[in-house]
Amino acid sequence: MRIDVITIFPDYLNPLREALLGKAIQRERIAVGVHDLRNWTHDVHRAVDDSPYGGGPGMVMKPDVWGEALDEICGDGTGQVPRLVVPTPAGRPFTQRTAVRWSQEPWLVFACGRYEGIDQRVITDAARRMPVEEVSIGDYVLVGGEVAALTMIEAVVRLLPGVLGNPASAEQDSFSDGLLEGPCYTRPEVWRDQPVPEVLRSGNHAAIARWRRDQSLERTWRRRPELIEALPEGTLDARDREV
Ligand code: 6GU
Repeated sequence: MRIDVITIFPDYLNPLREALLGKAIQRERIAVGVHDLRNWTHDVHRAVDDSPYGGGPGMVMKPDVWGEALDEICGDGTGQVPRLVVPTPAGRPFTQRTAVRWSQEPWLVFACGRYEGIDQRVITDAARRMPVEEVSIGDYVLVGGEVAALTMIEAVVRLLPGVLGNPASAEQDSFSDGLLEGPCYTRPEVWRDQPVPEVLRSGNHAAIARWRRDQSLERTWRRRPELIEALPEGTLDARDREV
């Protein structure tokens, strides 16, 4: 998978080179390009923003600079086009389903806006030649799209084959079955007066699976009841309903 990020703060994306993502780059599971939007300015001030039509606070990112940047980065000469992601608190929610869907794509480009946002015509124009999604990572407001892009890239890349040490860990994630994951334990058997739940040491694999499912259901019910309501019909069996 190829991933490009366009931003006025390229250093914000440095964490991409660390840990799991850095390993994925080293192992060539992903290729990452981070591009400074100011490279596409033509004026001495390298301006990327201007005041909003209609008035109001803040600044809007200029369409001409973004237009040239996207023309150059989203055309690779082969006719292939990327999926363009525009992080914005006004976008559709980014979820684990989005991450799974994007993990099948060969090429993602993230256009990170700052200030009040990017002139909407940039998005409309890009959508003439490529799929474009405006997405939000949650109901709160960040200063810019960079941290949101990092979040989404991490969620996508860990799903790629050969990136996680153990592929089963992706399948057992919170959300992969619509429920939150329950608690987990490791040695020692007793720590600060707290024993590990007996069933986990029983060796009874059916009992362990049932206990984990119960823990998942109970935790989801307490913390995220709306997830239980959203489960597809027939997901809960008779035994689940007793929890
Ligand atoms: Cl994707 N961008 C910004 N700037 N703020 C956000 C967001 C994105 N998602 C939630 N808040």
